[in-house]
Amino acid sequence: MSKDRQTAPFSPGQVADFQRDGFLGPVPILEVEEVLDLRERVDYLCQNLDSLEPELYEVEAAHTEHPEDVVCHFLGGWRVDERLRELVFDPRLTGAAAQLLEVDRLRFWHDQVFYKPAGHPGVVPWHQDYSYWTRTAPARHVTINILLDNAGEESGCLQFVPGSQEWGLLPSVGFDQPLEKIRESLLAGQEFVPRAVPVTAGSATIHHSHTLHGSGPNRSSRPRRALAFNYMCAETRVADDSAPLLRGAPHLSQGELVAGELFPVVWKAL
Ligand SMILES: O=C(O)CCC(=O)C(=O)O
Repeated sequence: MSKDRQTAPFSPGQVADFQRDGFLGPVPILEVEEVLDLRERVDYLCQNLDSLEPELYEVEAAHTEHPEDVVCHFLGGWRVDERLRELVFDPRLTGAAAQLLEVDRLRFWHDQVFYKPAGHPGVVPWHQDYSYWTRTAPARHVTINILLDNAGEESGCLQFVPGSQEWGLLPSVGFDQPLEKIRESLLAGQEFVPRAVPVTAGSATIHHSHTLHGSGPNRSSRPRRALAFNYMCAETRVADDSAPLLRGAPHLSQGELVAGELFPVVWKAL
């Protein structure tokens, strides 16, 4: 991949698709060897969540309480795994995020792992990412979700509602809620017409912080593992300082730049 392609990988048509729909994909990102290595790493993390938990930002409480029913989901894997840490700074990710966010400087917010074992009933209820992130402003964030396994509708690939990034902010939904919970909050004219995006291992979908998305159960006989990398514009500030933004992160004051070693600038325009 040339340097230009790393820093601005998408064609004007792809950027227009992202702007219209609020998501883009599938986008090839990782090589096969990287996928195989990351699968082992993610398996290790998921199998050792109890001991690693103090070093992570958050392990989904509903999963800890009901692992048979709720998807394994945690934040902060980059703090314990060096390869996840490298990926945070990888130009294949940062260039893509910066181009779609249209920023000169891009900052890392946090990472997430979503693991649905084979035959697991857990879903990720329809949600907008920013509904969990209102303590950081302005809302100028983007998510890159990389699949480590082939994922189609049977294994619970991501689904998006095209255009929903224009709907304003909907209530946040707990991950132990039913898949369709958010539909109770939709207004007349907010047409809920989801589009599933099947993705092969190593490819990603990229979505706007307000795009409604979710995923169904994994009915297949294979695991369905995904890594999400969340980025934001480098000028993002604290909009609510009632607690640290993430567990273990230094307390930042109201209006302060979300900066420091946990929130590095990962991309700058040449
Ligand atoms: O992988 C999933 O099913 C959910 C991912 C998600 O919500 C995200 O990447 O923002």
